[in-house]
Amino acid sequence: MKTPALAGVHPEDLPRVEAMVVALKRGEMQDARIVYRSRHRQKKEIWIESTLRVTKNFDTEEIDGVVAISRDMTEYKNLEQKLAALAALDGLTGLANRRHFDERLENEWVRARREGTTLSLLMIDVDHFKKFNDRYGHPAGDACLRSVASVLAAQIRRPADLAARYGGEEFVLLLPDADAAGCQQIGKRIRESLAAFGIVHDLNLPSRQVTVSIGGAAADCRGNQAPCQSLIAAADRALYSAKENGRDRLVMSGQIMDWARGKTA
Ligand code: GH3
Ligand code: MG
Ligand code: MG
Repeated sequence: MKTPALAGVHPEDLPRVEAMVVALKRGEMQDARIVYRSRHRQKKEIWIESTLRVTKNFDTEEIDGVVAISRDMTEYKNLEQKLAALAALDGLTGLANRRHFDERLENEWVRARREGTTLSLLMIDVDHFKKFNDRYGHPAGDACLRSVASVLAAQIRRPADLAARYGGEEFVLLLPDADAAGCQQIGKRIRESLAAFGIVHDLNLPSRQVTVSIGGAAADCRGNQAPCQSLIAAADRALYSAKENGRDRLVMSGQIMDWARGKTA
């Protein structure tokens, strides 16, 4: 029994593969290369790379078929996916990196505007961290940042939430669909859980433990025309205020904000 050549091709990739075969048969090109998923008896699904080439009737020179040389690309594809995942991570803490956060913020902002939902952000900065490095050394500083990162990661409850290292000793938590109250609650939990962790920092008074200052902002994205940077700016202003008012505290940038509608608070 003859099996159709494209029988195992993944339904999502099939139109692409078929279109290419048609283009070859029409003589639009002599050869082509395509990567697609295919069913496999043992491995369920594999990635295949095929090099396709037209065959021609010896006498008439007319195209009479298409031949393919294929190879299994699954290992390469898996590696590619792993590398893409690694490229989104911060090397020290294992949280998302700044680039990945910027992309997600932009996407979530667009989505929240489209769906008319809220988007919240917490900016978290370790207090007197320069003094921590001075006192305990840079490697201990690195370990401290990893511990802070683990405290943040533990607060991630929903699949869409994102904890990222914003830079240096500064972190961010992106909380889609969270309003000001939800955002504030998570900020509070971060401070409590870091306090319970109890990392000694003799030069950070009065607690003598590692503490963070947190700025939070929540945006109601219904009809919101402001750019997503306005959410960062609001959280950043709140963080600055937390630092100014004595550190080791959470300041929320107001409740659902007027600035989100393009007015400044
Ligand atoms: P503040 O309470 O005002 O935030 O003071 P601070 O000392 O935390 O802030 P400052 O910006 O003066 O210093 C941040 C320090 O964080 C300086 C820098 O050496 C340190 N730092 C940044 N990235 C890393 C890192 O990857 N590892 C370590 N160990 N230290 C880092
Ligand atoms: Mg700091
Ligand atoms: Mg800082």
